[in-house]
Amino acid sequence: MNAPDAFTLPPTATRAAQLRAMLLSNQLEFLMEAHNGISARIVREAGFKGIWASGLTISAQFGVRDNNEASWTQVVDNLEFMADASDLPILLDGDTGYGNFNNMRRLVRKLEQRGIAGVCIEDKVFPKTNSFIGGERQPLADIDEFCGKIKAGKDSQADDDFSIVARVEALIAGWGMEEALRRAEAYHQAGADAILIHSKLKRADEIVQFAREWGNRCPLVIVPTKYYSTPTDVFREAGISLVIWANHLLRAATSAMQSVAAEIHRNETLINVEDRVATVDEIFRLQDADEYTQAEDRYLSAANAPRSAIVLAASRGKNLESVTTDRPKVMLPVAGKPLLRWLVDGFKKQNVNDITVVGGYRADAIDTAGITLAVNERHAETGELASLARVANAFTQDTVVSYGDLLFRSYIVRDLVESAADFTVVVDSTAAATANAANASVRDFAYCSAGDDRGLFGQQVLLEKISGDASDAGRTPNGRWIGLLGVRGDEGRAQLQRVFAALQTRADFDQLGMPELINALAADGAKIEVQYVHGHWRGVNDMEEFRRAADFAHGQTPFSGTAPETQGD
Ligand code: SPV
Ligand code: MG
Repeated sequence: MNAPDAFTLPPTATRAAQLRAMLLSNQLEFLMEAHNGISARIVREAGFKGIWASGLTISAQFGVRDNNEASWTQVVDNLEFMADASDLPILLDGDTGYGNFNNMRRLVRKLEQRGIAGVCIEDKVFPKTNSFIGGERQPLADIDEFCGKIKAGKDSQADDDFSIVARVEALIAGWGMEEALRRAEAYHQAGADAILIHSKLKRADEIVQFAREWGNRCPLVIVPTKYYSTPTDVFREAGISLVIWANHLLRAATSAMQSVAAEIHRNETLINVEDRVATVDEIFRLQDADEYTQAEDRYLSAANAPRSAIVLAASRGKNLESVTTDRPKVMLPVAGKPLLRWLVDGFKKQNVNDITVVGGYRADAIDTAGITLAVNERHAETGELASLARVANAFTQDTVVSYGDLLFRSYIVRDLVESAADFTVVVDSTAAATANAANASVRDFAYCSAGDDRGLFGQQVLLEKISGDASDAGRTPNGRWIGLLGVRGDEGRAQLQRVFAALQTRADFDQLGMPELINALAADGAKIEVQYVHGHWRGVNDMEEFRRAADFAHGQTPFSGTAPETQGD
């Protein structure tokens, strides 16, 4: 017998070649049962070199009997999921071949098309019954008819390495050793690549005797479900090629499901089972969910790419103490709904769906519908960057960072997320925005490479710095940053993460705000594109702005019946 070791295979060996090498190798090899995609993956991760696609367990996971109640095409469809989920060679338990020689021919062609490495057929009569249910009463196939089926299968395979294993049921059906050997020899002569000799005894005696008398004519395969207490070395010494652990994953899953279902039903709570079952993240891992995320980055057009927003909403609102005793500023009602809801709805309208709000003061009062809440516990002593640091996955995708007290016309966020620049800031160029009001509570004056030409020259304008000083170095600001920063693309996100990490090492990090981050980016050489607007937004920084916000908000409501306040020029 030609006997290459599996490790002599080239890494590119097909699955059929891998199974063949297992059958022919000098060492004892093992197949582990799987019955669907996830179990096939688990078998691979456990370190097995091949899979037994068991008729019993595939039927069972469909909830039907091992009597060919599932059609052969349903089995083949199931195999497709298994072959997709695991790159291991799969040997199908093909029962009787699902019919006569002709059904066998078609089966082999379909299995090869789905990347299955081989099929095992048993010498019983379609529709079969599991060997452990009244095996003695089961009729065996006519030897010649079964040999014809083997030949038909071998003649149909396109790949020489595809294996056909012939399973001898003579011992199961009580026909004795002589008949078992006679049948095995006939199947071997008909072209079977290996013989599966099945036994339902508690001891391996008849298997060992068969192997001795067989004398290595072709590889032997066994299924020690009933004689499970036999030491594996006995199989080695008997010269067995391949051991099939035939049903243990389905049985393990069944015990676990029965116990968990009963526990949850009894106690009407998940508390006792959570730590005993696989995490949802583990399921995602087995499904290769990360690959999907990476593929999204590669294949989804920018317009469809997932977009996220981080809303900084930790503060109580300095000049709003009288209305924020029981809630943070972002939960103040404006024209019938909280400020935060206007903001979240505005983002969602532009497909910015992954929204993280960093709360602080009275974070417990924040409505978390449609958002993820992070909390800056030290909000009273820290600034905006300390809040930003609370967002675990900040800047892992394209993101808009926003102040929490903004109302804006929807085109502002639309244009911001559509900007192709690594960084984009929204700057209001109206005269009111740049007025040097001594009592203005927010003084994010923007100094830019050029003033707002209102689209006349289509020039690209870059931000130079944001300053609290309305005549920084004697200059007049070009506008006011409204509190929206867009970050886009791998390079932009990487630069932002780097600059942010550097700021975190500063002793005064806790006091830093968004303008310091933007200025640090500019100092790092980042090109920060300016998106000029002319009004069309509101901040809520004091009682007066709070009162006026309602008029602005009404103007965002379709057919509200209220003439919108003049919101821009
Ligand atoms: C199977 O796994 O479906 C088998 C092996 O055919 S046995 O159940 O032992 O017959
Ligand atoms: Mg079976």
